[in-house]
Amino acid sequence: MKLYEQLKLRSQEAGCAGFGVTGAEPFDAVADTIERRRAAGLAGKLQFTYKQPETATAVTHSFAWARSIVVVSWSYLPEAGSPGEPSPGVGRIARFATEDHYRGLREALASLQALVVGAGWRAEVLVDDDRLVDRAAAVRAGVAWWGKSSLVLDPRHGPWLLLGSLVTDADLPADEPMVRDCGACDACMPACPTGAIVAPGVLDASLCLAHWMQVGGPIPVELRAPMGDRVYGCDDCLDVCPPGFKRLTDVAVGPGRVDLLELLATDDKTLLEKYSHFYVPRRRPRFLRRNAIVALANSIAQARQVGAVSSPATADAQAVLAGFLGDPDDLYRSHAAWAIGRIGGEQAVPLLQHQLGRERVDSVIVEIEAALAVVGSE
Ligand code: B12
Repeated sequence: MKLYEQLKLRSQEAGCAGFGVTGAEPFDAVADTIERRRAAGLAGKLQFTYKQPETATAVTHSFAWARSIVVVSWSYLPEAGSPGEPSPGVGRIARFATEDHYRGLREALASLQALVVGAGWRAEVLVDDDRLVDRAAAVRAGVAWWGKSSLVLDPRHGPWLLLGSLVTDADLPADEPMVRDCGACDACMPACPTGAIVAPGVLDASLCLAHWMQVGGPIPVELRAPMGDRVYGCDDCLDVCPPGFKRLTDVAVGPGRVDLLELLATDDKTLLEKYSHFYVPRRRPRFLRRNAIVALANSIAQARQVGAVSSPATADAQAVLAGFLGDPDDLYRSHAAWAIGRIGGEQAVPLLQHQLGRERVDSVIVEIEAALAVVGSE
């Protein structure tokens, strides 16, 4: 059997959803797109492939010997389950991160790598790496098509796919790109809670909630309420994608639900271990807690709107937030002030006023005053 057929068979045995091969020539049009989007401010604070587009779009920059790129896709449903209905004190994690769903993909690629190396060729695995634009490679290798959400999809799994590649000096036959598109469907565009899909296939990362949960610094105030109960990632543009509906029917509720008070009480070391598969900026758990503070307030505020939250639950949340309002870290203080204002109720004004009397950081004073204004307008 030829190496191509052996690799395809091995990928199927390893549980990959899709397999394809493309040449190692650069993705020149993608390099231009990245530069243009960065210049237009659509990259937000992202680094990744935006850091060095010329490297991300030409594997020969990193591997001068590269001849072919073997691309595989990995479906993470139904295992990733569903976080279910919103509930006070409960946060949600997007399905791609309910556990390390990249593990199976990496194992499959390691197995393909062993096959290629065993046949006498060189091979490097690239998954979510700054040295390859995974989606462009998947499209050119015929594994998936470009969706209007900017995700790539296949007919069986919709957008619920992770991607990985093997770069090799073996000269493998290339597959044809998948000739499909979303047709008239643009369900993902209005489904985005912040309008981040600004044109078909164009994501403004500076509006994408998944982006803000993965970068450092404060979350823009106007995006905190739309963040809802999310702690990490956002699935709204995937949830409404019709080719993915079949995969969503078998999921169990449970994975992806997080007890927010428990998360906020967890020490740094345990948090980093438990969520080691998250991209946490500079491995600093304060950014994960920042997300949880916002999600906690939203989970209570949303439930209160439909009369589904008890006073003790609100009091417990406000007590935990009061602790963060007095924390030495001003990132916590500013987000806790916002969160206390968002939850409101009797305890909010005294808590905020107490901190206002002793606060010295201008940006936090602004947040406390804004929170007091929100509570005052209730
Ligand atoms: C940076 C990044 C992000 C950023 C920015 C995303 C973005 N759209 O650029 C943030 C943090 C927001 C993010 C979010 C998510 N990400 Co991400 N992310 C990446 C990363 C590291 C680089 C992506 C990149 O290069 N973007 C640069 C821009 C310019 O590229 P682009 O958006 O793909 O633009 C192309 C399209 O516009 C297309 N195009 C051009 N013309 C046209 C015309 C039409 C009509 C269409 C439809 C398309 C089209 O060409 C452009 C150039 O290639 C990759 C891993 C990697 N190394 O590739 C993972 C990756 C893209 N992410 C992934 C996932 C799973 C997600 C999330 C679903 C996670 C979640 N649930 O929260 C969300 C989805 C959000 C979304 N709608 O894209 C998967 C996507 C798998 C898939 N099925 O597509 C990847 C491939 C990781 C992996 N190895 O599996 N991500």
